[in-house]
Amino acid sequence: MNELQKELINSLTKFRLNKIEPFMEEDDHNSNFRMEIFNQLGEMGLTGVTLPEEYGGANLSYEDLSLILEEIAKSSVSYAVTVSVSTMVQSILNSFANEQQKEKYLPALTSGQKIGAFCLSESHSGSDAAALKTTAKKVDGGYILNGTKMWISSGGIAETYIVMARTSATGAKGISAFIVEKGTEGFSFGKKEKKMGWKVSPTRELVFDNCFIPEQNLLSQEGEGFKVAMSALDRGRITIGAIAVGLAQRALDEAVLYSLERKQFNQALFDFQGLQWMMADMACEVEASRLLVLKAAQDFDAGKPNIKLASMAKMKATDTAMKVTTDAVQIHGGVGYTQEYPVERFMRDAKVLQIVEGTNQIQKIVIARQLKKEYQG
Ligand code: COS
Repeated sequence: MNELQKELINSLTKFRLNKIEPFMEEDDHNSNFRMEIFNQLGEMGLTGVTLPEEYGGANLSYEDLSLILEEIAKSSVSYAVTVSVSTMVQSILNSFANEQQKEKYLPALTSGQKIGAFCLSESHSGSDAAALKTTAKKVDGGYILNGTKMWISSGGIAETYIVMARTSATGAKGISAFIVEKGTEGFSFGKKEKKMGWKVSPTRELVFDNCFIPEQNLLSQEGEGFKVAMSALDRGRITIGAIAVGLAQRALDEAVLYSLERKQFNQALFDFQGLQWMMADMACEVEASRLLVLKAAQDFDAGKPNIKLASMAKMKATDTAMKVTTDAVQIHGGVGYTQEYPVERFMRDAKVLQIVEGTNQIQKIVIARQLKKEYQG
């Protein structure tokens, strides 16, 4: 880490230990998101770090963002994901919006006063994203949206939604992206999901019922929506990897500390070689995942976005988070399965990381397609 990164992470560590950690058990239990925590992260300049300064961002790199998300995720995957998705929405606006749209929407998002949400999935189109059915019919002065989006992170608490909808009948090329504001007539929220983990981050259904969107809210051009979504996910997958590294690191920390304290058969658990090997494997996997995430971020920062590496980082880091959190519960034994210790929450939070922003099976498809391109030219 460079000096700036060390400083940033030091102040963030203090913040998360004082302001996030104390609420996590209770808020996980009550599925309670605290907007004031997100606002405070915004005041620290952390809710839009990769954006240009002219729109309120910090002009930092994806490497910096990865370190920040890793640190937040050590206390809360939910807040880390909220920051990650909102930053992804901002990166979409920065890459594809016109000047007026940027000026209108970016400052409130970069400052953390508002949250952004990314709306691609529908009940019948998860992995097969190009099969989405929400329609955007061209009318005088704009578009009429009809349809339902599913599993939308920050649904309800977000103010700015990037919604992918169909402007013509043909597959991926018929999809366009729109900016939709909370409160627009015809846009409402459906059921809030009851989830295994990520409980502090609300996941919600969005309903568009003859919802008029002015043409100024079309992003880029008609038919560009799928590319907007896919290129955003290339970045999003790096940040999901970073969150997984933070979660796995925290689970490892808890496991090692517990094993040093807890005695059985007159010795610390740590002194059993079987457990030492388990923890050595956990540490090795966490470090390998971290390096892969950082390499994917560095390539992106160097202006050579590496789709293959982003998918590898997401897959490797999230599989590691699942394995390491599961092993952390195992090392804790019976108490690890109870809410007395946080590792059961970590294990629940890890699972969905293997599913969101493209399941790890989809990542293998993306990696394999890139391999084919490399070898076939
Ligand atoms: N960046 C820019 N453009 C991309 C792209 C990327 N990473 N990936 C694909 N595209 C473009 C392609 O180049 C193609 O355009 P052209 O026809 O002009 O070449 C178009 O998009 C369609 O691509 P493709 O044929 O590969 O689409 P598929 O329907 O086969 O879908 C996968 C590809 C499976 C990779 C895609 O549907 C996917 O990522 N699914 C998972 C969705 C997801 O992550 N959902 C989570 C939502 S957020 S929780």
